[in-house]
Amino acid sequence: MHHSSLFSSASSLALLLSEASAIPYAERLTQRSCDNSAADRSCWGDYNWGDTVVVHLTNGLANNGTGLHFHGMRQNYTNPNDGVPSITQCAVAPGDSITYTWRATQYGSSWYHSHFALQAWEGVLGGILINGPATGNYDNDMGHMFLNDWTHETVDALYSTAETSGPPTLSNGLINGTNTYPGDTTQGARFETTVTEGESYRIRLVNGAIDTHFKYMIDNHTMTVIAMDLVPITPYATDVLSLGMGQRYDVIVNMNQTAGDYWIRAIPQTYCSDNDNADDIKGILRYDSTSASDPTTSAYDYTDDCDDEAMTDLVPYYSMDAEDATTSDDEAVSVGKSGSIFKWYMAATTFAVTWEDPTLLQIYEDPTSTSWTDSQHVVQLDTADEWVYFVITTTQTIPHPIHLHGHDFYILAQAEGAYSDTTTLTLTNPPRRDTAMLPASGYLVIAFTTDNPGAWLMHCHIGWHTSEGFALQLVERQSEIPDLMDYDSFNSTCANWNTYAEESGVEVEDSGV
Ligand SMILES: *[C@@H]1O[C@H](CO)[C@@H](O)[C@H](O)[C@H]1NC(C)=O
Ligand SMILES: *[C@@H]1O[C@H](CO)[C@@H](O)[C@H](O)[C@H]1NC(C)=O
Ligand SMILES: *[C@@H]1O[C@H](CO)[C@@H](O)[C@H](O)[C@H]1NC(C)=O
Ligand SMILES: *[C@@H]1O[C@H](CO)[C@@H](O)[C@H](O)[C@H]1NC(C)=O
Ligand SMILES: *[C@@H]1O[C@H](CO)[C@@H](O)[C@H](O)[C@H]1NC(C)=O
Ligand SMILES: *[C@@H]1O[C@H](CO)[C@@H](O)[C@H](O)[C@H]1NC(C)=O
Ligand SMILES: [Cu+2]
Repeated sequence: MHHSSLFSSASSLALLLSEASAIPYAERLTQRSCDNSAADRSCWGDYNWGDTVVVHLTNGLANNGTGLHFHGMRQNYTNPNDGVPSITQCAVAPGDSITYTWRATQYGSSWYHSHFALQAWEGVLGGILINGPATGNYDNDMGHMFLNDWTHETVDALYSTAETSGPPTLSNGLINGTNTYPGDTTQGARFETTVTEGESYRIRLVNGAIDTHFKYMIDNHTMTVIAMDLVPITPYATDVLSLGMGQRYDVIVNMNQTAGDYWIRAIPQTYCSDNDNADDIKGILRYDSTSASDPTTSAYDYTDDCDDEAMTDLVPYYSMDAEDATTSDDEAVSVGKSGSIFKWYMAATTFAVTWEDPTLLQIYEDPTSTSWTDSQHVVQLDTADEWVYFVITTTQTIPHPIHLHGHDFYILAQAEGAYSDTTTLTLTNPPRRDTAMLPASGYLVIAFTTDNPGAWLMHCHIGWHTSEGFALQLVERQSEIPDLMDYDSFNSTCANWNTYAEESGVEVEDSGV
């Protein structure tokens, strides 16, 4: 399926979700059934820059809807393939199938995950790798290294606690799907990898956690960072790398230390992540595959916080400047209780949409409609190719990873403290990416151009917070949207969902995304 030709070849990935994929992470990677011909990356998309990617998804679950989102993929003029139930499609009913088609206009490392309820953190996630140029040379590609958190109970079982009492303390964390747990000697194993002394390795890091900000390091090894999300950067060196939920970093590691065993560490930052096993989310890097010893190395010093890497280090290799805004929108984020349940608010409204009446269907039925309900939280961007600024502020002492679909945004400002009209904005080649931290009691100012028609979600990537309504949607160039839709297949997904929903009595219990 891959490497057929550099441009415009068709790649396809077929996924069949089965009941097993409702089991959390460790088991999921082996139990998902794929009919990919490529044995080396079964279930993990491996494509080339310029490929047209076709993904066939079949929902084999007995009692959950589904939908797959290709995180960070531009979906340039292919918004109906963004995979967000309630926004770009109806939820896919049990037994039904859907096909997503999009072009890989970016390259680097990303991931896909379900955007249906909390299903991503029940295990419906995996890596996407798009081959293309890199800003550093390396001898070997290790592929993805996922950093996840883990709970002994499923996230669905924990949701009502999260809603009423706030985010629960999580049990553990995993490095690429695996780890040990204190007192449990029969199950679980550490992630281990063996390297050749003197060679360099590219590692594609993804923070796929539901509610954990990680700092990542390999003891005694300095990393060279070459990409943030799907944007190559001018390489910089660091010993410790900070990853918010939904973010990716590509690093190159030179295996130039004394041959031996070294800890790989993913350390939950207690500033914003509670974890019972925070000191022991570790894997092992070995120079000698016959070694079975635990490393005795020590962690680098780090500051416990949930901040992004410094903006001054994140310099896009391909330089692009932002321009003054034609339109801007201020979003003040807050949280409150509605009855006994936590709800997140952006600009004083909590988000609520429905699986059976997605935004695109509403637009198809009335392309000029502006009768959005408050809870749909639509920001309408009708003018093509104009610069839009979003000023997102919070007085809460919790940081949030803000993710935008359909665009890379420019980060113009990001800091703790109050935003004001005199805050300095960086317009000259600022960091560009799809996920960035809104600092606690601070502000995040992002900008992009309206060059991609569609209904795009902007949301906090903390799983609990998305479900509690910390989201809004941008309806960009609405009049052009109906032409992008394949109405027959859209309608068929909705018809099957409606039949299932009526028969099973399933109802949206959360924000709908
Ligand atoms: C999805 O399935 C899980 C596990 O059976 C269940 O706890 C959850 O309520 C289901 N969610 C929806 C929205 O159907
Ligand atoms: C996105 O698609 C439009 C319309 O086909 C095209 O003009 C534009 O160049 C594309 N942009 C990218 C980044 O591929
Ligand atoms: C992580 O797991 C995936 C899927 O099994 C594999 O392709 C990848 O190489 C693993 N990463 C590392 C660093 O071993
Ligand atoms: C790792 O670095 C520390 C601090 O520089 C040093 O003391 C230690 O000997 C190094 N360990 C190995 C195995 O090279
Ligand atoms: C090992 O490689 C790193 C990153 O390229 C470099 O900064 C460091 O100086 C090298 N160390 C040694 C001992 O050669
Ligand atoms: C869409 O599906 C419904 C069934 O839910 C059907 O009644 C309707 O005719 C379909 N519309 C079109 C235009 O195909
Ligand atoms: Cu997302």
